[in-house]
Amino acid sequence: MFTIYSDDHHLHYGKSELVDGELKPCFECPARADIILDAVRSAKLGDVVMPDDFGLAPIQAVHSPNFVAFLERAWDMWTAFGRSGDALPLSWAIRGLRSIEPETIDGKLSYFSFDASTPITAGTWTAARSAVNVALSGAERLLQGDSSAFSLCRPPGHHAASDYFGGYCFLNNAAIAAQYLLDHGAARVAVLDVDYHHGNGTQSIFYERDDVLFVSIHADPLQEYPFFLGHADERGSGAGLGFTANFPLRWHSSAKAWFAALDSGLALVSDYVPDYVVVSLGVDTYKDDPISQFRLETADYLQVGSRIASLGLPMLFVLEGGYAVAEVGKNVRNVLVGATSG
Ligand code: Q9C
Ligand code: ZN
Repeated sequence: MFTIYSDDHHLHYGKSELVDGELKPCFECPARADIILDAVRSAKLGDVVMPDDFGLAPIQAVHSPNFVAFLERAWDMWTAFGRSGDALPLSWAIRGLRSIEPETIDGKLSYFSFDASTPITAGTWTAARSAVNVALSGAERLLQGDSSAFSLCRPPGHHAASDYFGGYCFLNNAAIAAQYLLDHGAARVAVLDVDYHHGNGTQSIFYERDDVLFVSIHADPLQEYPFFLGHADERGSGAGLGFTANFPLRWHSSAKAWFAALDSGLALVSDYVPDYVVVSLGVDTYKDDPISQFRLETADYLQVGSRIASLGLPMLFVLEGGYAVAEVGKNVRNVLVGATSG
């Protein structure tokens, strides 16, 4: 299995996020990807290659023009006001307020985001575009006939919707890869999201469509971020009805309960008979993850990989979350080892 990776992720390095009522160092940090790269290299899974540049068109196939224009200009607009720290939003258009795009940067940051955990920095746009290229290069390998690929993306993507960022995500790498596969011959793509958090961005991008099956296993939104999407009764709408499936699990759920949900999700993927599977691979389901409440252990990730690979379908792994920095390398490596040694 090839790994696609670019050092450009270092250009996105938020200083702090608002969490637990305090500004704390960002959990989503460059060391994550560096450590995963080391673990993948030492496991000798296959070559590590640089991404190609796919330009803006595949991004525009998923994200709205005004959102893309905002991300591109946000840092310059921020610094034009004399700010030197990270750009963070402060207020949102909750019930009864109007969604009209403001002209100034503070208003735009609020208009295009849904939380204060996702700082924009000087290199964020370049890094986010690079992560998309990493995902697309993995998708391109599948189109060329590889049975699997690992896109070592950073920043992650699954919380980003067509026109908002948040949850450490700016551009939805997995959704853009899925759309690219459809635009290059696939009839059906399944996105299996095993990150601890619900993939609200991916779900909403494909909610009304039947050419992408979205299946997610995650912490119950009644208890956990992103709070406002990911309930079991969300099943898609219109032509998409029946093509979204959510498996919310309560905090502190056992590994056994998590694997039971995985098996149910895999059965849905299998019945859909997709041409490709895109796995939104978060390992923040780990027992010692600093922001999460599930209980998977390092050895369990071998099973995560082998069960997903038992689908026997061409498969793109796209990195999402996982914040226990010391263990994130081993955990991701185990998924990929489990997926390739079956
Ligand atoms: N108390 C991903 O895993 N803040 N994003 C949570 C925890 C946002 C996670 C606060 C978490 C976003 C890609
Ligand atoms: Zn997550």
